[in-house]
Order: sequence, then C-alpha cells, then structure tokens
Amino acid sequence: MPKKLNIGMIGYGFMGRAHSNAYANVSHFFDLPYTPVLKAACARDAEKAQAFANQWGYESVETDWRKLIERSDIDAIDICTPNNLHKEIAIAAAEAGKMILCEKPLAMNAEEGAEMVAAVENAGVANTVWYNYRRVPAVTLAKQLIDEGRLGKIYHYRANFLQDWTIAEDIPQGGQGLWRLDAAAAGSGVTGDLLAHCIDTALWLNGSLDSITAMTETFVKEREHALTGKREPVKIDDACAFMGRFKNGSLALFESTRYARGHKALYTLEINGEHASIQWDLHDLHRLSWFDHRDESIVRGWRSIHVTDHDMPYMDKWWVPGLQIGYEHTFVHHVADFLANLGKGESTSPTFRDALETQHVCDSILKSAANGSWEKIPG
Ligand code: SOE
Repeated sequence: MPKKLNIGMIGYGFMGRAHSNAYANVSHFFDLPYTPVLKAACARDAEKAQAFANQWGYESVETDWRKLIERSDIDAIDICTPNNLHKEIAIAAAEAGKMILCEKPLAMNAEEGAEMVAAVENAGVANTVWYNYRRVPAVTLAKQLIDEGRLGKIYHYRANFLQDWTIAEDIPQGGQGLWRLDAAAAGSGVTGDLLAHCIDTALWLNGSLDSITAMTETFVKEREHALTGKREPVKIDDACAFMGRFKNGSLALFESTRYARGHKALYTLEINGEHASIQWDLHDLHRLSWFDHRDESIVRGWRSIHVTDHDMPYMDKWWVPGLQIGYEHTFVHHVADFLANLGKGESTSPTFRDALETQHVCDSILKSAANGSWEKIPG
C-alpha cells in the first residue's frame, strides 16, 4: 500500500493546474511507493483559492503561505507563484522540513538560487524544479540515444523557443497572468521563462556550457503597469539569442522570443553528432527525428520515430503502441519520478542544485548582453 504524501500547493494559475493534474492522475498509471494527496491549496484571494480547491479536489484552503508551511499535515510544498516569491517560500519551507517542488526558473537570479540550494541541502529535504520538457518521452529517448554513444562526438546543439503573444503594445505588464512581463516579479523576460527550458534540456543532454556571448532586445519599451495603472519602462528582455561553447567541445546556438509571429510555443532542438543527428519539435512532441549516416546510402534519410512503443521511455504506463500522449503527461512523469526516487531515498533531477546551473547560464546571458562580452559560466 503506497504511503500518502500530502501536497500544499501555492498558486492556482496555469502551472498550479498542470501540477495538480499530475498529482491527481499519477497513481492511476504508475505503481509508486507514495501517492499524492491534494491536501491544501493556498492563494491570497480566498474566493479564488476556494474555487481552485473545489475544481481540483483540494481538501482545504489557506490564504497565507506561511500558515500552510506551518501545518504539520503538509509533507511537500509546491511553489507555483511568480518568480520573486520562490526564494522566500522555498527557504521557509526547507527550514520547516518540507519537501519542495518549485516551478521554473529556480529564482530571480543565481545569487538567490544559491541561497535556496543551501537551504534545501542544509535541511536535507527532497527538492526538484519543474523543467518538464526533459520528461517528454521523445526527449528522454534522445538522452538515451546520446548516452549510448549512438551520435558519436557531438558537434552542434541548436535550440529555439519561439512565441508571439506579447507583440501588441497595449498588453499591460504586471498582475495575474502578465507578471511575466514585469521584471520585478519575473527577474527576466524570455531568458528565464523560455530559454531556461532550452538550457535545462541542453545541460541534461549535452553537459555543461563553458562560455557564451548573447544579445537581448526589448521591442516595446513602455507598457501600462497593471498594478499602478501608469505607463512604465519595460525592463524584461523580449528576445534573446546566444552562442557558446559546451565543455565537450560542441557549439551552441540558442534563440528565444515572444515576437515570432505565427509561433505559439515552438520549442525545437537539433543535435548533430559525428554519426547521427536528432531533431525534436514541441508541436509534434511525440516524434523524434533521427538521421544515421551509417545507414546504407540508398535508404539513408531522416526518419520520424513515433515514440509510443512500450520499450520507449514512460510509454509502457500509458496506452497501446501507436496512441500518443501530450504536454500534461510530462508533469505526471516528473511526479512519478519524484515519488519513485523518494522511495529509494534518491533526489530527482533537476534538483535545486541542477537548476542553479541553468540560472548561472541565464545570469551570464544577461550580463553578456548588457556588456557585449563573452562570459565564462561560473561553477
Ligand atoms: C510562457 O508563455 C510559458 O507558459 C512558460 O512560462 C512555460 O514555462 C512554457 O512551458 C510555456 O510558455
């Protein structure tokens, strides 16, 4: 019989829903040593917190996250707030001995991130950061193929995360939903929000980055602030591109923007190795493209692997081969890994420490863009 793991969820937006869905469904599909219980939902607005709790089946509601953390019936805190609250909540939760599942990016910057790492490591509490795209089965399969050496030496890693939802100048900054445009709440723009996903996946698949040089742009310079009603300077980056070198000698070329008209969430990656190449595209997330130069020349070409067979990562837990899964399942996989690892006393990657490396890369990108410099990644 699995043990119960009582979840205290802070925040009720897009990610609060994605994580709640994962907790609610994981035990139906995975045999695990723990089963999550939706114990309490927390948000400042009591009515909204209650509506969220009713919708997802949380047993109780809190309006002060400190009270939630003090509760002895809560085992794990899930942080789904804007980025500027991650540090304070995570440190308080760690000091109270709670496990922590924190939404990405880890923090506003690496300095904050380092304090959070110290807090969870000193407290010895299980921790993870929700960089969910690692757990798309096709991406996990890419990791397997790379680790098996099938690509040979890696020469190039290319990634993009393109959106187009902030082009209109009359979109305000700040407030619910739009805090991502407010530097005081988000820390940075696309660098921490989108490129951080690409960096997390890249560090996992291809190892650490050594150095980078970057450029950023803020296309709309002023927006009304939802909280003050005044037009205020926009301090986030709307677009960011960087190139760099990985420690394994391969070259990096990354781009993210919210100004690529026609693209809603186009996360693509391509890795070129000595023997073979891989491509993946979030809009077609259940497929992995594979080119192997060792194939006989008359049949050599890109193949599109439909990642649904039961010998492919996570897929034996879902439907029959040929039937695909989607975005929400990546969060289910993350919770499943977290609970399975908890049973073994092991940590679940990306841990706070893993996510701090991504945070260092993001900080270096912003520093390089501001100074026009090449930056060595610290650590
Ligand atoms: C931004 O639009 C956003 O929702 C990110 O915050 C998520 O992390 C990304 O997965 C999808 O886009």
